[in-house]
Amino acid sequence: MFNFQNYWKARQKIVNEALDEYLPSDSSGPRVLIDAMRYTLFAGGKRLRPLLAIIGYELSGGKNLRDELLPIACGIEMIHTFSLIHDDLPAMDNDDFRRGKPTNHKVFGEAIAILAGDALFGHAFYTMVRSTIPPDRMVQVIREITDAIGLDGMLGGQVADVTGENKEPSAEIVRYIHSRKTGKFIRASLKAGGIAAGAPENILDVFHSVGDKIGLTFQIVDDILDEIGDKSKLGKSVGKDRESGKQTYVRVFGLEKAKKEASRLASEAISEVEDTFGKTTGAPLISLIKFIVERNY
Ligand code: GRG
Repeated sequence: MFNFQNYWKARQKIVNEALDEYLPSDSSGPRVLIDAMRYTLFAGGKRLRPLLAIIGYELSGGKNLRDELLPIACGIEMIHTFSLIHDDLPAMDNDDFRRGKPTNHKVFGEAIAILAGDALFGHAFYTMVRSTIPPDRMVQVIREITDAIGLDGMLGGQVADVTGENKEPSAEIVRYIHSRKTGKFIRASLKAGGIAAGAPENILDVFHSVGDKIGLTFQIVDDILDEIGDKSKLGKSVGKDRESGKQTYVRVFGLEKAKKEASRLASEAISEVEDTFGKTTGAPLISLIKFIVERNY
């Protein structure tokens, strides 16, 4: 029987070792910047997006995880970590805790935190192009990822998130924020794995649809956890969304409806995975979707 905890733990270890290897060495730049990059990167993230890339790759028949996929999966985690560091800054969400530790700017100061985020962002692409996949696939991976984090992706979503504070709750705005700020990058992580392995269009279409649903579920659950989660498990402050008048699913639809919507989306995503890959082959992705909707951290 498939054991998701073991499956995930093994892959988290592989990703953490690869991240350590791909990060700049002590002599390749200012010590304080490398320390700040490493500080948040190794503060204890779940490695959810690298895992999605790995699952996308393995479900598409990819066979050379180390050389083809790990540089991409690690680049994705670097981009994610960069976005967390910048999101926590006083000019953004002004958070004191992340991944169970004081935020980057609390330890290194704002200037170094901004630069550490920038450095991780740049280093992500330097790392991704170390993948040995054919150049046309690499271009497609980069296109998918840059679209997901660009103007109509994470950046656009973050702008809507910041400018939507203390405004009338709006279903349209919250759906835009969630799909762009978080959803598209989660979808791109799964698709990047498929593209790297040379998955056919019909499989990439399934990843697109499933990735959309996983991305939205993830952010709805994030909203729910901000309301009713436990700070010690989450590793970050709770109640911040309400405090800042954020546009969240809970604020717009209420707690119960938000929970129902997350379950509905997750069930739909699981059905799509089962229909495409079957229950046994699809088990890693099905288990990950279940984790995303049931998680408490
Ligand atoms: C893309 C150029 C560019 C800028 C980014 C700062 C910013 C602009 C966007 C912020 C995006 C952001 C931080 C969204 C929140 C996503 C979210 C809920 C993250 C938490 O993810 P987990 O739970 O965290 O996977 P861990 O710590 O486990 O990795």
